[in-house]
Amino acid sequence: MTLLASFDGWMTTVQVHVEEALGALLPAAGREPARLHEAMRYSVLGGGKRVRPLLVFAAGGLFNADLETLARAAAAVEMIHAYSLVHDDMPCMDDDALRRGKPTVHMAYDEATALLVGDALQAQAFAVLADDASIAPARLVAMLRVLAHAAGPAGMCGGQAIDLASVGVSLTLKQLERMHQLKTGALLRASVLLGALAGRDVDAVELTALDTYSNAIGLAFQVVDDVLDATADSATLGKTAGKDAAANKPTYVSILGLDESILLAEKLRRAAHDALAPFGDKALRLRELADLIVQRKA
Ligand code: GRG
Repeated sequence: MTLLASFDGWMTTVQVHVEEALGALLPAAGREPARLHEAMRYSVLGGGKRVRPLLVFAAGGLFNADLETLARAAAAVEMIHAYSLVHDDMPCMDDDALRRGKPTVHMAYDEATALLVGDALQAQAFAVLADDASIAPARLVAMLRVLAHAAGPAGMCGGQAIDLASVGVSLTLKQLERMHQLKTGALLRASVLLGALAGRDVDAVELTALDTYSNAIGLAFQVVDDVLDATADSATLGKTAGKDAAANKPTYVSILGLDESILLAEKLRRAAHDALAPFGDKALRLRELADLIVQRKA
């Protein structure tokens, strides 16, 4: 996976590698309790852009990490992400019937199974990472901490709690930023840090650069999500088009307007690039991923 490959070629290689790793690291489909294991595989395999694994591999390349170590770290982050989507889709949260073009887990199976799938994926993510005997113990603990903090109350779950409480509430831009930093940004940051730590220890200057980069792409990811949500028609986005606005939840577009939101996304893309200056040309993949996050159409 050299920097000489095209970005598309590199992405496909990573996506294939991660799909194989996920297939091997999830419980086998036929193993008992088969319904739970099948539903776990259903929720994770064969879909999604795999943005978080791509970030793991891009940062890992920068820190000369071993590919098998990266595949495990990427699979762990993706399992946490998949669990969050399964729970987010449930009737007690967003109540969505479709995800990645197919029925959500509680529709394809049932609500109790969806709850268990999320719980089991979260535990499996930490098991997959903890089982990596190739990483020095102190660094492995650092990686487990990064993932735990990103997924927990000071990260994704905390952000989701703020989101649930924000219906009908007018948030300031700062409050909206904070919510998204936790809800989506924390796991994107964890992906970058896990990739780096999979290679070696990260010094203070590098950590600041990676944090600034992660913060910018985390916010850009959400700004673009809101722009796509506001501009796509229902046929393009499925039932979720305009969902946050319809649910009376604040979005970047509702606070800043469409044009300002598009400008903000571009500003964040440039901030992400600037943050990578200390790494020079070696950070090409991270720069390209920032571009992808801002320029994506879905
Ligand atoms: C239920 C604890 C808990 C948390 C849920 C991440 C999240 C918090 C909810 C997802 C809802 C949502 C649509 C958030 C907006 C941004 C986001 C995370 C979109 C989905 O991520 P993508 O675009 O999805 O990376 P794919 O399918 O490509 O993996």
